[in-house]
Amino acid sequence: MKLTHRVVLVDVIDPHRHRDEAVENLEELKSLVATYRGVDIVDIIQHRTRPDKATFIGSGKVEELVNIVDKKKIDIVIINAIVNPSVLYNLLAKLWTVNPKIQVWDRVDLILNIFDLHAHTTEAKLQIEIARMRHMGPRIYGLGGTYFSRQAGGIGGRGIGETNIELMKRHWRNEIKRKKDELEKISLQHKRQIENRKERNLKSISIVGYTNAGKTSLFNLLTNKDKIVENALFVTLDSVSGKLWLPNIKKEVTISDTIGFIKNLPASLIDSFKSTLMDSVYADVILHVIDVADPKMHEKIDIVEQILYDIGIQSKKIIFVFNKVDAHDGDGEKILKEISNKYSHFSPVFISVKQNFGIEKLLQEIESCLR
Ligand SMILES: Nc1nc2c(ncn2[C@@H]2O[C@H](COP(=O)(O)OP(=O)(O)OP(=O)(O)O)[C@@H](O)[C@H]2O)c(=O)[nH]1
Ligand SMILES: [Mg+2]
Repeated sequence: MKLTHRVVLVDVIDPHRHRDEAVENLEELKSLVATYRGVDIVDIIQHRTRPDKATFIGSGKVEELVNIVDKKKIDIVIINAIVNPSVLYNLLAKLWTVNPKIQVWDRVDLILNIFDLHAHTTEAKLQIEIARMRHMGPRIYGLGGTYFSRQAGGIGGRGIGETNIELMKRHWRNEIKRKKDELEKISLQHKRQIENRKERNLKSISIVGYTNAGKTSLFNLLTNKDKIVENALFVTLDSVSGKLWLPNIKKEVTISDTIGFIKNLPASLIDSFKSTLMDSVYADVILHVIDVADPKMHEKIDIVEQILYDIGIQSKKIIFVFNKVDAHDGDGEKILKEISNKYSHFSPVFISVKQNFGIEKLLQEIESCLR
């Protein structure tokens, strides 16, 4: 078991944004951080201001941060944004005076570190490695050896001098190329499988949705599998397929579960996960699983829709699967009716995986899409 990291979260909120949004952003950041096991959130700095060019939080807050890191024995600072290498360096330069081992992560670092914990297949692992190398590259070239020699612990580098930057750059490019070639091979196999299925006229269903919506729970129920389900973000990172028998049309189809989406998921990360998302791209029917008990449901639907659009989903048929109806409180009937009207173009189906409710209806909807 890893030792506990003492963490301070740093967030900057545009003064034009609503206060609620600041709270929500922070909640999501906290649940992300909580997913990374062995972390103790010791303090939070949230500042309503425009991001500062040099330090992101502004010089006054930097002093505060240095103090907190010193007094509270912090070892990781997590910034809820994607920041420039120079910002990272400026913050590190200040923080090194009080803790020479301090790490500063931005949002991409955080997500990549969580991904690391949850990746099981070679495909997912390679995708993360490539994403990490792409993310670290500019920091190394931009800042020279100082930054690299101090932060590189996690990626296996030793200190290097400025003069070696060019060499390093070339080595780095070659490494990325090598990993990409490796991934390309796996991607091709994956693609061939999909093409094979198409040739055999085997239809495919893909489960997508916001992270923690209950995608894997539904997948397990439909396929009798036992993939990891957890009340946490990004539990599933790999694409897994299973078989599903549709009794009315007497057909077997494949069904796949995959990585969930989240707000402000950096585009580069989505790009890195292209191979994993391939099943969704070529699926005949998409099941967009939605946590109906989530107050942010509508916003999350929009985020997922946008990402589906960005990755070029080719399926013509999307079914909105509103899950967790058991956890919905208030006047259920009325609200479900409203939701049903609002999303009537997406064949809304209401289910509870937990209570095994609505599944037959869902199967019928899938069957009617495949007819
Ligand atoms: N109340 C209730 N909880 C559910 C239901 N379905 C799933 N959950 C819970 O929701 C949480 C997330 O479930 P998962 O199936 O892991 O969700 P996921 O969408 O695969 O999540 P990621 O892989 O992390 O993106 C777990 O705590 C489940 O027990 C349901 O019908 N009702
Ligand atoms: Mg999952």
